[in-house]
Amino acid sequence: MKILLVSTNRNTLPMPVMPIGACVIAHASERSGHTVHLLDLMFTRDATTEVESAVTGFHPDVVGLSIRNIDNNDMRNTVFFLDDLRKIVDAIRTKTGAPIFLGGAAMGVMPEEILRLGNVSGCVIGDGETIFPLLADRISRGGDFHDIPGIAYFENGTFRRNPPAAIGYSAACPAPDYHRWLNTAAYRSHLATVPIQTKTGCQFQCVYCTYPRIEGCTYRLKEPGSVAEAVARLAATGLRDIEIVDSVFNAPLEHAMNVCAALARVRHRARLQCLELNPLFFDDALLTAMERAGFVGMGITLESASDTVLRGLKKGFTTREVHDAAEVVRRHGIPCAWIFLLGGPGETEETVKETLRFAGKHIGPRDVAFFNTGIRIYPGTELESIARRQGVLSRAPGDMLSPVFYVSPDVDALWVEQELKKSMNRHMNFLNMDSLGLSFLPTIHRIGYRLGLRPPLWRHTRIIRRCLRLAGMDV
Ligand code: B12
Repeated sequence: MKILLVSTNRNTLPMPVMPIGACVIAHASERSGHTVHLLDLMFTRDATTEVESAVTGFHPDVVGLSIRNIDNNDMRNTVFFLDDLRKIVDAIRTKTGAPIFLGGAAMGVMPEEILRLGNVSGCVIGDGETIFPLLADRISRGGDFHDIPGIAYFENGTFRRNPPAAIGYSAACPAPDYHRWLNTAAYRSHLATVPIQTKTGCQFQCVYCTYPRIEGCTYRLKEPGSVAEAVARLAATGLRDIEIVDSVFNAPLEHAMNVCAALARVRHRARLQCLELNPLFFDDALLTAMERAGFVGMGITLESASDTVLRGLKKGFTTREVHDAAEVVRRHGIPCAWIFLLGGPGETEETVKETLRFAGKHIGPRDVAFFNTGIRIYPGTELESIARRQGVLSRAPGDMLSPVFYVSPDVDALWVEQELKKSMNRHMNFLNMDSLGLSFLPTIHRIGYRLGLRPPLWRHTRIIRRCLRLAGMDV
């Protein structure tokens, strides 16, 4: 079979991300004996023309579209990405009648709504690397694919979804040959990091989150030795800025420790990062292990430093762990990005001040704080029920593809933004969503790269903001 895979993500903010999912599917499909062409639309000027010429030149038997983002999760400057999807499907349809399947993180979040957008055969929810080759085999033999686990489709206007099944799971860490599939030089020059996964699954129950839906709530671990080998292999090919993209890196803690120990044993020369650490399993032993493993940056997703809001979000930790984490960060050498989400259930003016006070007091000049205000509501999450109960959401569940956000009815979003702005004026290492959405951020990345800076760029937030302030362009 000739398989055309298209990675549809064209979002370069806050920086372009390499499409690990599409690359993993490409690799797995090729290993199953298919001929694969991967078209990455990230740096293309005219997506539909590129897609049309790929279809005309390659004559695919099957087309797979990888869909990552629905929107940018930004309440004030919302960008919806899926209008592009319609155009891409239409462009393919003008050139071929080959079946089109969708896959990617977005399909785990709202499969029915996204499937409705285009004239496609169906989608794969979850592990594409095992399901997609199976699907291609079935199609090549002229068979019916509707019984394959993890597939969703419309049948006479009714949405059908087969439960997933852990078929052919491999504990080997998937590190695709990115140079083979992507323009890695373009990604590197934008300070993109190279993604790698040490496991799938998330067992947390945060009220707003979709991770357990995308990856399942059971952990499936990659063998630590294979993670270390993959890191060493990537670094040896020049891809040294590697980011662990697990839902939460340090849960289960023992696995994270084993991965760090394996990394410390090999001479990999990579600069590692991960932005998803939970303060629950966060101690000196972990940070020492991460230092030995070669981490140069990390992020803690706190969301809030108020017990009321942490409870409202069901984060599973309290301000005690938050304060302990701050102590641990201070004792170690890895720069830390603290990530906050303001406006959650229970948020009031007082709780916002509590969080900002924590940030002002405990986040040192080496580290940064990212604040997002307003939480994207996804259908089927507990946040959706909370929002409906509180009367702040009236849209029908099937009408939530175009972004809708939650802000606690006990606080005014405008007031939060103003308080945040005041804090940002005092602390040059604080950033809000406006900073991540700056139209000239890609230019800053490219200049940084030429000056020899390497990810994560946020380590240089203070100096960058100072320069922008001098130029009258501070966020
Ligand atoms: C790590 C991460 C990041 C990192 C990425 C670092 C990096 N170097 O890659 C950072 C922090 C930079 C980031 C940024 C953003 N992220 Co993010 N991120 C994630 C996270 C946690 C993991 C993504 C990942 O790499 N997974 C591992 C790979 C292997 O999985 P995968 O790509 O999904 O592929 C698998 C399947 O989907 C499937 N598949 C994939 N493609 C295809 C194609 C076909 C044909 C088939 C059949 C199957 C298939 O098979 C693959 C292998 O199993 C997810 C949540 C999650 N748990 O998925 C959110 C997630 C992808 N992010 C999301 C968002 C919104 C963003 C931002 C827009 C946030 C922001 N405002 O800045 C930006 C966008 C960046 C960009 N330029 O596009 C959303 C996207 C969906 C949505 N809700 O809109 C997610 C799902 C989280 C959420 N809120 O629900 N992110």
